[in-house]
Amino acid sequence: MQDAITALINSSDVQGRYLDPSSLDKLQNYFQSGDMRAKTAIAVSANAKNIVTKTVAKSLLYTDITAPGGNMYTCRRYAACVRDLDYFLRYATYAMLAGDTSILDERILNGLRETYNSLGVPIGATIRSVQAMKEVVTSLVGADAGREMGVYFDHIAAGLS
Ligand SMILES: CCC1=C(C)/C(=C/C2=NC(=C\c3[nH]c(/C=C4\NC(=O)[C@H](C)[C@H]4CC)c(C)c3CCC(=O)O)/C(CCC(=O)O)=C2C)NC1=O
Repeated sequence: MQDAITALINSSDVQGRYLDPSSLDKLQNYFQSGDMRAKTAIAVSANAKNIVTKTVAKSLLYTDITAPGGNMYTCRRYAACVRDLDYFLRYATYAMLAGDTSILDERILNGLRETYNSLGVPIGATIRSVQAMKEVVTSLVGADAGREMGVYFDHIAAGLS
């Protein structure tokens, strides 16, 4: 896993250089947004259960997916989907704190598409639920913090599609 700081330092180090102005600019933005990142993580963790419940209600509940024959039908599969949404939320929050997407590639996206395809988990509906989660989180944390979390939800959605 990388974060905004190690990513910038590593790329300067391989060139044997001090951080150039554009890297320093990125680093400064990252430090300036530190307080916002910490507050967002606090709000998300305190409301994680609620965010997941609202996401399911907004995007999946009472659709063909929760009806007999749907991929969330039966408690076991419903619970697996809720758990996956909680993974997406938790790891998007880690990535937002780090200011870097690498943890999502390593822990969430690596092999997920193949797993979903082999189990018949519908990818399109999963992507729609990630988009719904983005909206639920934005309504909780506000537009600026929501946009920052959105970067990481979009990364999950793009990695699945
Ligand atoms: C921390 C990283 C991590 C991730 C991301 C993860 C995902 C993950 N989701 C799975 C299953 C599943 N995932 C879903 C999810 C859904 N079905 C739908 O229709 C919805 C659209 C969607 C929820 C948004 C379902 C229903 C299953 C069970 C499928 C089955 O066994 O038939 C499985 C197969 C094993 C299992 O059932 O636990 C994995 C590995 N596991 C991990 O360790």
